[in-house]
Amino acid sequence: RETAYDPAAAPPSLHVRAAQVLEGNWTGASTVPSRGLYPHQWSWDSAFIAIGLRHLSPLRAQTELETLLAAQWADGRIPHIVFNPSVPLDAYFPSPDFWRSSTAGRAAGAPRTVQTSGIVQPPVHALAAWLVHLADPGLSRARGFLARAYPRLAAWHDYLLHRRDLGGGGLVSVVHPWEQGMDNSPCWDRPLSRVAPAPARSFRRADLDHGAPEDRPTDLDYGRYVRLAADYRDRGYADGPGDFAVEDPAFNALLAASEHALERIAHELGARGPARAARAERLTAALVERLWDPAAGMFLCRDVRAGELIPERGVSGLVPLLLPGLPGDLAATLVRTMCGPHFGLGGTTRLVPSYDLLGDAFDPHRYWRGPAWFNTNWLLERGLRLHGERGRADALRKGMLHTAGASGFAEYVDPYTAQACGATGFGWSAALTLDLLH
Ligand code: 9YW
Repeated sequence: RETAYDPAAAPPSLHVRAAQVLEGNWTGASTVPSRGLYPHQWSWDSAFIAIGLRHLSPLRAQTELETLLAAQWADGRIPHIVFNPSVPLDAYFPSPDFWRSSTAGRAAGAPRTVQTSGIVQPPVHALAAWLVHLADPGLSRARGFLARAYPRLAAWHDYLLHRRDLGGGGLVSVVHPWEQGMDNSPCWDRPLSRVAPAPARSFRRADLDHGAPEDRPTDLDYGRYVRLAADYRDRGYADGPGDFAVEDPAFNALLAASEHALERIAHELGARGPARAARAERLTAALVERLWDPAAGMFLCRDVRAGELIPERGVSGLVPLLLPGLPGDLAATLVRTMCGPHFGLGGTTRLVPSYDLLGDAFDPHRYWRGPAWFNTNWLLERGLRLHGERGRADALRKGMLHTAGASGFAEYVDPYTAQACGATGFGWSAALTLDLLH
């Protein structure tokens, strides 16, 4: 029998497959990072997801950010998780009964109606809001999207700059590894070693129901995460000196990039306010002054309690490449470091690993201790393009698209073999693929 052309029989394109992931992870008001492992709304995931979602539905992308912003605390913080009340408590740890935001966070102005965590994540939101606006400025203006988002984003940045400059040098400190978003990066090993772990029997790790233990943080890591979060909660989420305070290059670079975006948003709205561009430049200068390490050829994290740089090369130290105001010689050095033996881009690896290939703690499968992630690679692709490295940016884009499709939009991949690790059908892996396709 003759076979007629049947479009349904053709394998779905990468675009269609990425869209299916976002469709499947959409809850009606926001997108979960992963149906099994992370069934709530995460802060920086939502920002990256909105950046991809804008190509499918600018309205859904706006809604994604609006749902997150609606959970903002009165002190300006945007919580790292907004809990979905219809998900069972034991589906994710730490659950709302651990954070107790509406009671423990009352003094800090936690919302009464939604349950959230009390820590934060990297400030990608203003950048995302601006990119979402650009996808459909007519819809954005008609809905007053930026006009409603702007005061919330400004309050968020003010919270970080005013309440979180724990080192006093003009940079934001994170007070928990979950805040920086790269939970078990070897960069945290030294500052975390001072934290007494909560006993393993005092909590149950729901993540191990979904992920292989050798791809996840250890029980000892979790004991320390729990201790830090419980102490912060028990202080009413008040900011001040605690056991863990680290100035991280990616977190601060994303704040600077988002200040640039906020400047554009203010201009679009004809709003008057602080000179955002000047704030972005001050942050860039503080990054260079406090975190640049000429010997490593990249930025390092600063342990604020110990008053010293942490001698570990994590991918976060390459992310400031995203900044337009970075001095040219530093940008060139970052590119060399990214393509050299420690990160291997274009040589031994097609995607940039999360941690130093030559580092003692390197592990190609364990979460943020080596595997390559799509969000950090997306940021570096933009950085390469911004600084005129078109050939390298094109190659990285190609590597990401190939790997995303071949891995089923994995959460992270082995940097050498591109083998999928963690969850598949992961939100930002699909969303940033869509963005690269446009
Ligand atoms: C956790 C949701 C989050 C990401 C983080 C990643 C992981 C563990 O998952 O955090 O339980 O919050 O490290 O960057 O936002 O995808």
